[in-house]
Amino acid sequence: MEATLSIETNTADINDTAQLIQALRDKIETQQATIGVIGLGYVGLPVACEFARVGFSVIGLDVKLERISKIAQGISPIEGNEPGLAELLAEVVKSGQLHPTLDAVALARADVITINVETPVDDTDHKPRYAALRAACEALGAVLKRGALVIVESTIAPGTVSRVVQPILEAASGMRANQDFFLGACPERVMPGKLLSNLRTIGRVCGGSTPEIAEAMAALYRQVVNAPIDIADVVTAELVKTTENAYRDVQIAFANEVALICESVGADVYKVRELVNKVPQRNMHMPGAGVGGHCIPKDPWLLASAAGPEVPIRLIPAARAINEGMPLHVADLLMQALHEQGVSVSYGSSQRVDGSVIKVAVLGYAYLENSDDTRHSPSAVLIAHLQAHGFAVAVHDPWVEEYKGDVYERVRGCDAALIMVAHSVYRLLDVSILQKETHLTLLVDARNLIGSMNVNAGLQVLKLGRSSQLIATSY
Ligand code: SAJ
Repeated sequence: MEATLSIETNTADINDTAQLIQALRDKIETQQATIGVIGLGYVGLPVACEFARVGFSVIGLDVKLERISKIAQGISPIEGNEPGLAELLAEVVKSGQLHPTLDAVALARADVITINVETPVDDTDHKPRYAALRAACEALGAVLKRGALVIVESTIAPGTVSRVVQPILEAASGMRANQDFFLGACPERVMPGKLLSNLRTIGRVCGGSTPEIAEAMAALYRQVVNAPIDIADVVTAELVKTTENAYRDVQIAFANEVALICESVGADVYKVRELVNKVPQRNMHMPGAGVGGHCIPKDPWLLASAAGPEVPIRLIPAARAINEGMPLHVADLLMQALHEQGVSVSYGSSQRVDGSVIKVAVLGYAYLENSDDTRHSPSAVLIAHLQAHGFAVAVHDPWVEEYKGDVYERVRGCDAALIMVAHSVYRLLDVSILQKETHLTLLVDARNLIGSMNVNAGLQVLKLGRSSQLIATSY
C-alpha cells in the first residue's frame, strides 16, 4: 500500500502566516484536512456527505438531537425527494468518513469549517436574524484550531463576515483573523429536490480573506464541484449571492407590474412577454400568483440591509411589495368576477343574495411547480385572505401530502377555482370536463396554464395578466 505522506503539522510551531496558509493548502490538496460542517440541514448535510465522499474526514455538527441520531444511523433527516442523498449518507457514515456529533469540541481538530445555518430575515423589519450564525461562531470560536479556515456557506448580508463572524471568532478564540485563522464566504446555490446535483454542477464564488485563502478554498471546492469556481474577496462573494436573487425578484416584479397594466388596458401579458423576449438582451420573466420559497423572498432584504443609511433603498422594497401583493391580486380578480355575478363580497362575509357562503378551490399550495416545498407559499397568503373575507376554501396540491387527492373531487361543489401553481398535472386539466363534473362557474388561472380563453357556456375563465374584457381573438 502506498505510504501516504502525513503532513500533520503542529501549527502552533508555525509563526509565519504564509506558512500557515501553505500548510492548510497542502492538507486540502492531499485530503489530509479534517473538515467540519456546522448545520446539517438541506444545505450542510449534502456538503458534509460530498466532502466525505471524495475522501475527507468530516465532522458534522448540529444542535438537533433527533437529526444527529438519525444521521448517526445513516438515515437522512431531509424531507422530500433528494436523489442520491440517502444512499450517500448511509455510505459515508458507515465508512466513518462522516462523523455526526452534537459536541462542538469535536471541531477542535478541524482544519476547514463550513457554517451552514439558517439566516432568516425578520417578517416585520426585514433585518437579518443571526441568532443561529452567532451561536455557531461562539461554539466554534471556543475550540477553533490555529491555522484553521472558517467558510460561511449560508446566504448572508454583505459585510456579515467582517462585522459579525470575525469579531465573535476573535473574541471566543483569542486569536486574530488573517493571522492565526482565516475567513471565507462561499454562498450555497442549492435548491430542494436537487441538492446533490446542484452542489456538484453549479459554479461557486470563493471569497477569501486573502487571495491565497481564496485559492485554497477553490482547491477545496474543485474536489466536489464540477463547474466554474470564481475567486473573489469576501464581501464580493456575499454580494454576488444576495444580488443574483434580488435581481430575480426585481425581474419577476417587473413582469407582474406589466401584467397588471395589461389587465387594465385590455391586453395579454403573455403575448407581450413573448414578443418582448424576441428583442435581443430582453428576458422578461413570468408574471404569476406570487413569489415563494426559501431564497428569493429573503435574499433581497439581506442585500438591502447591507447599505448604510445614506443609501436610499427604493427598488428592492418596491419589488418585494409587488410580488407579495400578487396573491391578493388573484383574490381581487375572483371577488371582482363574483361581484359581477351579483355576489356581495365584504370583509368577513362573502355570500350570495340567498345568504349561502361562496366556496373556492385553491389549486396548488407548494411555492414552486412540481415541488412539495411550501415555504413562503403565496397560496397560504391567498387562503388566509379569502377566509378573512368569509369564503369557504378547499385546497388541492398533488405534491403536498395533506392536499393530495382527486382534483375534480376537491373542486366539486365549489363556485370558483384558482390555479396558483404551475404543477404539470394542472396543465392536463380539461376545463370542459371540470365544468361538467363540478358545475364550476368561475376559474382564475394565475399561472398561464389554461391555453386559450375558454368561455364555455356557464364557465368564465379569467387569467392573471389578461383582461377579462379581452375579446377572444387569435392573431
Ligand atoms: N417565479 C415567478 N416568475 C418567474 C420565476 C419564478 O413568479 O419568472 C416564482 C415561482 O413561482 C416561485 C418563486 O418565484 O414561487 C421562486 O421561484 P425560483 O424559480 O426562483 O425558485 P427558487 O426559489 O428555488 O430559486 C432558486 C434560487 N437558487 C438559489 O438560491 C440557490 C435562484 O437563485 C435560482 O435562480 C432559481 O432557484 C432557479 O433558477 O431555479
